[in-house]
Formats: sequence, C-alpha cells, structure tokens
Amino acid sequence: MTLFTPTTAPAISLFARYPGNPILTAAQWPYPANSVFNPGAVLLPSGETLLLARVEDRSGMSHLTTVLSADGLTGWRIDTTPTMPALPLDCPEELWGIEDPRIMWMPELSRYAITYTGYSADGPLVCLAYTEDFRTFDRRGAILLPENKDAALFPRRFQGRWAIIHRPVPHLNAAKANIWVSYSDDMQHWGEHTMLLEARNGAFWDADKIGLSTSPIETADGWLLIYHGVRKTAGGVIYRVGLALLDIDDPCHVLARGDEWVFRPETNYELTGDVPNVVFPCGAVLGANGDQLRVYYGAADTSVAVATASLAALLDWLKQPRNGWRS
Ligand code: BMA
Repeated sequence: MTLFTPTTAPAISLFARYPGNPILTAAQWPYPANSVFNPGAVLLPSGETLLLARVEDRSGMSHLTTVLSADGLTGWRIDTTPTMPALPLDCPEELWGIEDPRIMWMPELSRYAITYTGYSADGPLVCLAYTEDFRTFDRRGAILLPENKDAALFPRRFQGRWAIIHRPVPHLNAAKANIWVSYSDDMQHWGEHTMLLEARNGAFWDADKIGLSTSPIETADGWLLIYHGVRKTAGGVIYRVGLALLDIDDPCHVLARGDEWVFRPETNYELTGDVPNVVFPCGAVLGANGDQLRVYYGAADTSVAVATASLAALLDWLKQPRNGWRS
C-alpha cells in the first residue's frame, strides 16, 4: 500500500504555462476543423520544432497535420491540407480516424517512428508508421490488439530488443487500466508483456486509469516518464499529469514515481472546451540549453498549449525518498 506524504512546496510550480497559450486553435486552421489538440512533438535537426497535431474534422474523425515553428512557441506554419489523413479503405484499423501521435527518432533506423491510435470498429489500437520527412509515411498497421492506446517507443534496443510502452484496457468496462512495457525483435511482433505502472486506488489523482503522455525522455538519471491520470468525479473526469523515472538500462524497473500530480487543468482553455478539465500532453522537446523542456498538450480536447519546465527541477522533485527514489 502506498502511504501519502503531503509536501510543503506546491508541485504545480514545476510547470509554467506559455503566456501566449493556446498556441494553436481550430480558428487558425487553413481548412475547416472542429478542434486541434494532443500533438506529438520533435526537435528537427534544423532546430525547428515540429508538431504533428491531431485535428478533429467536422464529421468527428481525426487526422494528423504537421505544424512547424522556429522557436517552438510562435510563428507556427500549418500544412494547408491534412498531412497524414486516416486511410480507412486501405487500413481498417483507421476506420474512424487516427489520434494522439507520439514521435521518436530512431537512430538505428535513421527514421522517425510514430505510434498513434487507430480508431477501429473494435476500439482503439496501437498503430506504427515510419517517416523521414513528415511528408510520406510508411504505415505498418496495428501492432497491438484493441483496446490499447497511449503507446511510445524507446529510441534504442535493450539487450537486443526494442521496447514499447502502452496502455491496454483488459476488457470492456474494466475497473483499471495500467501502463505496460512489451518487447520485440522487429518492432512488429510484441511479447514479454510486463506491467510497468499500476493505476492507484481510492482517492488518488491517478486511481483507476493512467496512460503514458509524452515519449520517454532520456536523462542522466534514467527515462523520465510524463503520464496522465484520470480521476472520476461526480462532475466528470479530470485528466492530470504526473512523473515517474525508469532505469536507463532496464525500462521495466521503476526508480521513482510521484504521489502527487504536477500539472492539472486550471486555465479557461483547459477547463472549458469539447471535453472540460483535460490537459493531455503527447509531445515534449528539450530546448537548446539542455534543461528547458517544452511540453505540448491538448487543452480540453479543443486546442494546443505548451508549458515549460526545468528538466533538472523535475528530476530533483522525483528524486526524493518519498517518491520511492533510493540514491
Ligand atoms: C483519452 C484520449 C484522448 C483524449 C482524452 C480526454 O481517452 O481519447 O485523446 O484527449 O481521453 O478526452
């Protein structure tokens, strides 16, 4: 059982919202859109920040569109047509759209891997595509069975095998949804399924349902995980964000996990929208100074916002004995 120890310093000060939020909305879109949210993010070799935004069209289906900025905050250039449309005729796993991409540069493959949710007739499942340029996409189809989402790859092999984090839901109306790790020789066939983080119980902010937010972030102390927890309340669900740290050589080994959330819906654009009370990061980029992390998130399933944090401060916060850290 986890015992709860209150802190003296409010964890919320770890993240600072960009004053220009929301940075992307449907009103700016070059073609009709209902909402723009939950973008994957990557820093390109040119230094530009690329977001692959989820765009929900006016039928309710989502596709992905590339957006670029020199500083990752302003001057966003939006593709004028959907960059990665769903292809329901060729890919049945994309019947009702594609959602919530996570991006990882894979040095061994010299390509980016995009893990995203395919909304199939049998529910959400994890799909994989590769790209070199965010113009053409080499789709590899569904790599994990439904219901499953919130998947991201590690950028290199562990003892010869690739590893993926994902969030299966064991059965319809299951009481709990936890975060798992699986392994593969070829990134197509996955096994050795291992539970990584369990949703907590009772009143915890991350009771019952959790999922990975951004792709794992490599640090000197281990893999930083930013994850979301879903709290069910009488007023609806609240999506908040927490932190965990994994062993750098063994991603199944959890070094630390915070008891408290570190980011929650607070502003008008997070509290109101198509789905109120949601902050849902899918991408993070480390700035040139190697410390400032820009976390891109969907706000209320309606717009895209960004918050910054010091990577060192996040790790210091996690590396407290009360978060399970043993130095
Ligand atoms: C999750 C996903 C996200 C969405 C969130 C809040 O289950 O479907 O795409 O942002 O719910 O509605």
